[in-house]
Amino acid sequence: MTALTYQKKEGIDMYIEANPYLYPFNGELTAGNTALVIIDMQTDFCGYGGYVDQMGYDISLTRKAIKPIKELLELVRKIDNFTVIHTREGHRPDLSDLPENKRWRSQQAGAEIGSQTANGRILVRNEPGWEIIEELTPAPGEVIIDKPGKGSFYATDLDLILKTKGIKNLILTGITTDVCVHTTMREANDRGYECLILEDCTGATDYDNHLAALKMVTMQGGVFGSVSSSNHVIKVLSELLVNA
Ligand code: C5J
Repeated sequence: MTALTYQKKEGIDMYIEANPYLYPFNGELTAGNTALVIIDMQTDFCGYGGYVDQMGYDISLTRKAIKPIKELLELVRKIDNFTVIHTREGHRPDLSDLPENKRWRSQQAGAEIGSQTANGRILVRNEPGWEIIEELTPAPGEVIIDKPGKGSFYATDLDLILKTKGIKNLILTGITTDVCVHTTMREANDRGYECLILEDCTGATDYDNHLAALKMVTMQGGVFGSVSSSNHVIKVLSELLVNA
């Protein structure tokens, strides 16, 4: 594969078409200061027999994010020095990091975390259902964050890794829009990261919740960041790819 470099053209700011404002707010978009964050693309959230499927939700709503994420991922993998972060929600096998209320609620929903299924124990680390789906398997060198909660910052070293790498811009993808993606976006926003959420690269267990979660971002001038889609991101990143 040809190594490609993402370059900021001299004197020209870089923006991605987005709603309610062109992203990032300051036009400072470079490979070195931007990360693609892929949240919880695990069998438990979008695979047959996984946690979301066990609860009776329509997994086509979460699976629809797979193809556009894969296309974006394939592009950024060609860009030198572009950071990719994958996250996985899950718990220790002894469930010592599983709050009792989270366990109880999952039981009420018909898919108790830690219980045995054909995909192994629901949302337990290293079980088949907890793994990231094959289509989006992390490549060597990509960061993987294991998180016990919905947000990717809580009880993880994500903030430390981003700060160490000098990342300022986060392009958020994954599932589910209204839960783990939104929680992560809110956590990131409060920490000063400039966030972009991609409508086609996200999905929820309920389509109206997906739309509502995206709409919430657009309030107050972009209260948590801005909303876009992968075609706009691909357009900008492709224009800026030059052979090294
Ligand atoms: C949920 C997630 N929905 N990844 N997790 O429990 O959004």
